[in-house]
Amino acid sequence: MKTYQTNQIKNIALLGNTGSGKTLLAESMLFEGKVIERKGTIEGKNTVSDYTDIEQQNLRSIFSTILYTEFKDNKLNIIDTPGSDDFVGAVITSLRAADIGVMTINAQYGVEVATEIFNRYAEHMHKPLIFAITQLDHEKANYDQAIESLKQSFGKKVIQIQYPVATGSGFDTFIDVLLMKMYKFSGDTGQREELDIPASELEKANELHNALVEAAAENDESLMEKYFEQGSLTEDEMRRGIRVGLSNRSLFPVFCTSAKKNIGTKRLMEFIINVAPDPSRVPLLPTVEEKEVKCDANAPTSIFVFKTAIESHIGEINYFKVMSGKVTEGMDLVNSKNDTKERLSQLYVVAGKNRVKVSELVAGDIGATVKLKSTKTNHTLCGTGIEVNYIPIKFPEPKFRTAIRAKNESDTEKMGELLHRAHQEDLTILVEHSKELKQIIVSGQGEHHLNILKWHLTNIHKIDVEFISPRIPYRETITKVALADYRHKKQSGGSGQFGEVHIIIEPYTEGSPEPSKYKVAGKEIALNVKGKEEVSLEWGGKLIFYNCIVGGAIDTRFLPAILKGIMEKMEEGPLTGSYARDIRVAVYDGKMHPVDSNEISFKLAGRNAFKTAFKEAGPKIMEPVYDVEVLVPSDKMGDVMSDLQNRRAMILGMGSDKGFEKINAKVPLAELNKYSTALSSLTSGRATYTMKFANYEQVPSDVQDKLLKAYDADQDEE
Ligand SMILES: Nc1nc2c(ncn2[C@@H]2O[C@H](COP(=O)(O)OP(=O)(O)O)[C@@H](O)[C@H]2O)c(=O)[nH]1
Ligand SMILES: [Mg+2]
Repeated sequence: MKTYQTNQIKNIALLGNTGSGKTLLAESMLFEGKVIERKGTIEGKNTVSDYTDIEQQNLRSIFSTILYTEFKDNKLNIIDTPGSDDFVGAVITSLRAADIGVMTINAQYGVEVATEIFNRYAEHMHKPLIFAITQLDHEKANYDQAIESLKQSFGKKVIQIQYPVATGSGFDTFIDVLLMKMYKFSGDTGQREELDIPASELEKANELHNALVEAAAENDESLMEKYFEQGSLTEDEMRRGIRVGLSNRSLFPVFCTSAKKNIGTKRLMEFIINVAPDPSRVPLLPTVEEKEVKCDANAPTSIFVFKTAIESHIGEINYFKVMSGKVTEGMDLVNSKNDTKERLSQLYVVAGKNRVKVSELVAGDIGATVKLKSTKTNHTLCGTGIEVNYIPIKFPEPKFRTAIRAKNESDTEKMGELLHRAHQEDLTILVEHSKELKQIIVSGQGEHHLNILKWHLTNIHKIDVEFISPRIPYRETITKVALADYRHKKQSGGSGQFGEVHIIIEPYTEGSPEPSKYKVAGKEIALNVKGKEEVSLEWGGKLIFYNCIVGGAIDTRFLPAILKGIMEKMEEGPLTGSYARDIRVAVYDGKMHPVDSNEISFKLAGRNAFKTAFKEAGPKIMEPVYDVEVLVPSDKMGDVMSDLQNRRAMILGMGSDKGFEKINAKVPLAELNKYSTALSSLTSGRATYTMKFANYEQVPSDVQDKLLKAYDADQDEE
């Protein structure tokens, strides 16, 4: 393949709801560019894009696929993406590499859930959008309704470049109001005839043409002046105006397609080539170092890895975008994140699983390489004369959490490795080996997302795994002062064990004064602090341990053992075995035996005294609470609100955000189990939400009672 220069490259991401026709549109683009000789079909499981087993089995895209096509001396890099929110990780990484989004709008349904969701990401990342109305040959296609729904969601920014003369099985003609020509197709190979617009369509065509001219002029003052003077613009002037409007997202042009019949693909590609911005004309990607790096082929080399995948027969493959300079086969670069030297021993451009070796790629282009040592998604590699890290892609917080276990215990280690790999391939899959919960917790973007992961483990790697309810990381604490004395005494054979401690415990809060006088259970106690140890607990919160022994009642050398005993109980709280936190303990008295006292005895005495005092000190269970933000269409607001209330949510606020109602609430993690699935079924998939850990709060007493009972029952069983 020849080397394409920056101004001959366009990078597009295909975005849109599942089933709208992205994968088939990609296929049609590859066919038009003669990258493939025959078009595959989704049902035939032979498209270039959906090439993995799991995609073919599901008849839908699950991963992003990097493709390219060559057309009119330009190279179009195309990234086909999955259409569901569960796989948003693949959509976000694709958008990072792309300079333009082509959003497919199914002519049967118009704007769908994912259209809105993915547009929000595109907006956030400042990516221009082109709409392609798809499947116009479908018998249920309704072009006018699709346009109407677009206008409802995107307002006046929606500008039709084309419209179909008729839709359904007879769809073979559209009118292009930028070129003011009619295109008539025959067969399904994209053969087209360019015709004059017939008189019967002239009025409509002129009206849309004028709207387009006006929209184009609006984006450029000099064009506006010209338009006022002459009442029209040339084709080139229109392109200039549209390019500006497209780039700053004030204009969303709409195209007509049927990928199945290969109608409209060529014209869409021509428009992208002639009008859409090339990689050097889009906003610069910021770097951690706040250095500006221009997309310039003659500058020092930097590349950004936006996707890491593990492919059968090849192993790890890294997909990257050349951000500046050029890369050549055999070039040495340095990973700016971990300073590893990496050699690009092989360079490829890829179309699905087909790789074509190339010797050079210039700034703006997208390619792939293999056999890198320690480079993964989000890493930057640099050549000489530059050292930057492009800001990493930020992923949404997980929405679905479950525990996973290998049905056959001997598979556990292998499962762990595979989960780690799954995370590297998809950074929205998080894996935690929780020592606390004694579970492996996986989280992702939805139930479907994790079910796919499970399918992979079971069917590809042949290990049987199951999802089980994830435990909740409760915490235990106390709410008032309490005393306890405990004597550990044991006489067995020769030497015995003896240790006695008297302690006082109370809740710890940051900044409270040192302990001094107490009146508890009718006793008055005055403490004299001799020593203090502050333990920052691994699981959050603190334990403060005071030595207030008077008159040498207990030897100082036994104090560490007492603390050790208390810590054992902090790690396995007296109520439910959860971690305890935010407590202070003062040892103020006790007894020793000249022969029988030893560390074990004092450890046990400390542990049991603590346990006894804890239960007297108004113990409480605390649960993790999450900040939840739900975006919901207004007609579903009531349902979503009452569901939240059933989940013990505290509603913090409500408002509107871009046509959605927004609810902010605090919800206990215990009530969020499978929330993404529940919300989806409540709203037919039209709502989205985010959740993020906020803080620990005391559980209500009825919940506490239930937890205590459940723990006791569990203990009895064991
Ligand atoms: N009639 C018709 N069906 C299409 C067209 N494009 C896609 N489809 C069908 O719509 C379904 C979804 O297509 P696909 O490309 O997988 O959509 P994606 O999920 O957006 O990638 C498949 O059954 C396709 O055969 C089209 O132009 N016309
Ligand atoms: Mg697809």
